[in-house]
Amino acid sequence: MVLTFEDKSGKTRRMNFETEGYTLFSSVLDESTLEVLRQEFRRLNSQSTAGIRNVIAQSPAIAALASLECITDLLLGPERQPVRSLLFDKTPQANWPVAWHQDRTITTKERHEVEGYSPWSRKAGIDHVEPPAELLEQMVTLRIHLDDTGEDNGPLSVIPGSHRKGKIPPDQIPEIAERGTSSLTCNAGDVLMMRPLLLHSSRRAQEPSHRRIIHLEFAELAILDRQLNWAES
Ligand SMILES: O=C(O)CCC(=O)C(=O)O
Repeated sequence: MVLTFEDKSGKTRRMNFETEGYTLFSSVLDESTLEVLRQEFRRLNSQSTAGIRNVIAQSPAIAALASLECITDLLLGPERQPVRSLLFDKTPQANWPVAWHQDRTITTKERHEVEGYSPWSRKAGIDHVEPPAELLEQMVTLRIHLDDTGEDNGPLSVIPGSHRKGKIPPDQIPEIAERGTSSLTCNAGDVLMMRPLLLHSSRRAQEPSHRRIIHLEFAELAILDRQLNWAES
């Protein structure tokens, strides 16, 4: 799927989402929507922790965001249902780096042993499991930026194309990273669309204040094994 859009400098860009595994959309949200979301972020993350899980259930504003036309218009196919939601922030109290990894887990309402779904874990009272790579390959993540995220504010780095290699054993990551990484600086209001299997990492912010991201994962509900149910749909 080739996408054509205008980048920050007004140039028309064509990016192959399927080849690269990510696309950055500029200025998707306007300032008044951003302000509502920042206020909601402050309410949900009053302790300024690194992240909060399961936010759609806690916030009608974030549930509404997931179905705003300017957001659903970005999604390419039938993967229009939000199935997982998180908030991430980097602050002076929680200024974290994260090493190269793929997002390999989904969340379910309950745990059942199903072939191809393993290992299971439980975080914040929610069951998490690694589904088959073929399921992850059909999912889409949107990262909605509430703050400008320049090189000094711990932006996300990605390894373009790495989502096409299935689940990558950790010992192969350094060699893959040598082939080239991209640092994705963004402005508030920009939305990064990426495949969960795209290798990504980020550094600590140099002068942390806020780097607020609303992270929403979308899927076609029927791709999940019939014995399981998505936790957040
Ligand atoms: O926001 C970041 O820097 C990375 C968050 C993360 O680990 C993830 O999306 O899996």
